[in-house]
Amino acid sequence: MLATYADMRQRALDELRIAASLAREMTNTGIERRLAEAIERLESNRFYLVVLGHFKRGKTTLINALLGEKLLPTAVVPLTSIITMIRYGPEIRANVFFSNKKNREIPVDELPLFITELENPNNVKNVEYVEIALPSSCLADGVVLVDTPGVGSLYRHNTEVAYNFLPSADAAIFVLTVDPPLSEAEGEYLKEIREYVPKIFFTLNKVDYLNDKDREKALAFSQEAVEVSLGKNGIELYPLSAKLALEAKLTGNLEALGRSGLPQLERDLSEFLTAGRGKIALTTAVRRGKQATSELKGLLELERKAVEMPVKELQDKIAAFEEQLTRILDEKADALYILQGEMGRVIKIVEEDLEVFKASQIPLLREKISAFAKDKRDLSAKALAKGIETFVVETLTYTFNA
Ligand SMILES: Nc1nc2c(ncn2[C@@H]2O[C@H](COP(=O)(O)OP(=O)(O)OP(=O)(O)O)[C@@H](O)[C@H]2O)c(=O)[nH]1
Ligand SMILES: [Mg+2]
Repeated sequence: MLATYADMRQRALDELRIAASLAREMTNTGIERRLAEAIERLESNRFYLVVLGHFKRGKTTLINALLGEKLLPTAVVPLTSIITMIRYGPEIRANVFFSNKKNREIPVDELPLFITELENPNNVKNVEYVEIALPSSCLADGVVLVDTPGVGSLYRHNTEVAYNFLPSADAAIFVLTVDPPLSEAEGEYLKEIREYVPKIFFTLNKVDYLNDKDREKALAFSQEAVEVSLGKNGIELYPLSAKLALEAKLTGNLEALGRSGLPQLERDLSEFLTAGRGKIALTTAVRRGKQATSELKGLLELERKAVEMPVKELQDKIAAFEEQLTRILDEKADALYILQGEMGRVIKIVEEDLEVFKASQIPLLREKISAFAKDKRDLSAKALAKGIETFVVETLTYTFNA
């Protein structure tokens, strides 16, 4: 007789608990914590759907579009810097969890103070993650939507935060864009993600930049590029305009929503979350359990060998190990020194480029604003100020993207 999902889940939980008690006996708190987390995830039925990709591809905009509201801050510069989890709750609430294990509830409009590179540079506020509760139907049944910092920008700590979260992901939406098309670095990131995440949805965002013909070309190109990295195994790429989808949901424009490509992605996500998710939750729990037990086995093996080894041999090994460690630390210090010099150089180039950009754009922008104000002189002062603000943001975004 086929075992039911509930039976298999119970068996996985039993095995994970045995492994956790072994880790406790061996006083290995790291492995014990990972196993406890795997048990908790399987028991609580939570499912982490994580949005991943390089910086500025539109990950946060996509999350806002899925939720149908401008919940999280987005920008034309690398922005999200902290893991932000959005789960179901009867009323909207935001909680900041700090590295010292303390947490604090904050008003939702203060989110940018904690989760953006702009207002929490280099994570000076020591935030570990932020959790938002929201009464949204797309978070039903324990689904947790997770926004991650973009990788590959100058802010290396953002890349690190995103990579560190990979082992916790149950499924991912990987966001690519038509501008620029898939880079080699994105291909490498994808391979890494594949190691950890059993199910990935691929989206090609910002298709609103292209006409139908170019859109087909961009899709075919990106599809092939993804297949070069991951091999041909039924990869489907969803063309998307997250920006259009969000605007369409906010204004209730169904025709524009259809054109944005989001409904197709939502349909498939929802089907997967009802049908495929149980299998993935089990596979992930089993994978975590196997990884932990194989590490425990390795450690036990090491302990056994150490017990069997004559004292002299052991002392020699320790001395050789310490020597090797000193060498590695020296090499690390050298590498850091070189890297810092290299980063300083790159930052200088970017700053110079930005100065040139500013110098060339400010006079143009002034002219454009004058022309815009002239054109809209019939508006009230307040409406004109608001119009100019939107106009400046859009013009700068467009120029900066170009
Ligand atoms: N034209 C167009 N612009 C988009 C689309 N989606 C996002 N954008 C814009 O792209 C910029 C970056 O969007 P974000 O959602 O902040 O991107 P992100 O990937 O979360 O960026 P990081 O958090 O820095 O990694 C913003 O200016 C968005 O308005 C889209 O579908 N079309
Ligand atoms: Mg973001």
